[in-house]
Amino acid sequence: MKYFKLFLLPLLLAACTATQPTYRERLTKAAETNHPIFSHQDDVCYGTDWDRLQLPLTGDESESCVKKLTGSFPQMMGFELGGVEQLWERNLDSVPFDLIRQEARRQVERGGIVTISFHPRNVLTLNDSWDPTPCLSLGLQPGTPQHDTLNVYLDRMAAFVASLTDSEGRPLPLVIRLWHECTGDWFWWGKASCTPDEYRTLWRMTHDRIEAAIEGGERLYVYSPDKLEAYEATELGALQEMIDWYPGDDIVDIIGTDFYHFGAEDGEENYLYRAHRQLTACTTLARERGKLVCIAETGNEGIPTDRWFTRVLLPLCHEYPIAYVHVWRNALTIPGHFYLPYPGHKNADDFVEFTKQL
Ligand code: BMA
Repeated sequence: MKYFKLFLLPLLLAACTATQPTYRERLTKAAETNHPIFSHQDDVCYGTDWDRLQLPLTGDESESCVKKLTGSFPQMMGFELGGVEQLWERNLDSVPFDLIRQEARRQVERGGIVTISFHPRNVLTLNDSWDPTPCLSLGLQPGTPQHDTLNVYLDRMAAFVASLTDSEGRPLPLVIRLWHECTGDWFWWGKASCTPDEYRTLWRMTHDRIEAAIEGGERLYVYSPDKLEAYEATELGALQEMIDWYPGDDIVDIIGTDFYHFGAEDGEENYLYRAHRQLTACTTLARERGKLVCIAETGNEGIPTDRWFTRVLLPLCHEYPIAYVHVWRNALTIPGHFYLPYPGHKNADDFVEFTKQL
């Protein structure tokens, strides 16, 4: 009996302390085995013809755009925090922050991965993120009202991130994508509105603010520029632009990029050109710095392109060491603004096939 107990004890202890693999381990495995994890924005919040946006929250099982097509929840899903800096009850796309808290927890409980993004308002004009009026030089200068505003915005965001916990109050693991598409000219943190130095300072400030607000837990940070065309359109130039804005090895875990397919078959050549240029730059930089690679945001709005998922997106996912591929939201209130098919859509079967082959 004594020997039996001695033998069993370590086993019992191991079983009790057995933990899920970390996000880093899972994403690394996905990249190494060339089976990227699929991710969808706002997957369990609403779709083109359904929504869960009413308060109060119900205890009902979540619905999901992906589950409606494939029968299972996506392994990864994204939530947006824009509006939390205004202390709004709902984000800029009308998703209640309480719903985000609930659904992020459920996703982790079912073994899934959660990613978050943040589109706060311009700290000078107070218009939305898409107002590129330069505001960072003031925002980063202590003593200015814009600096106070920026600090308040970051504190409120960090406090919300800290409130994403499991049922025992432990911080949820998160993939945090900060200040994306900096090489585009449409956001106030983009290349038309600030310098790479200012951008990097903002990134570090935000990263540090979140880390200061949370003890323990796993957080991976994603850097994801958009088009790379500041230098002559060569592979080397693209890589240089990605390096110019790079926030730093110590605060970035995943190097990704955003690129969209505009139009149907006519836009295919342009999409693939950009995809290859940007993913080549990501892969080169990530290899040098020991980072993971992802497709941080993509999609073909309305999916007019025949068999877009298996024919256009899938080969890209397999040609590069992609850890995850994130497809944008299926808006409820903007007709035609959707990136996953709904049941009955001409590309619905193609998406199901894509998830099998991914
Ligand atoms: C954009 C669009 C907008 C949305 C924003 C933030 O790409 O989907 O409608 O408000 O993302 O989620």
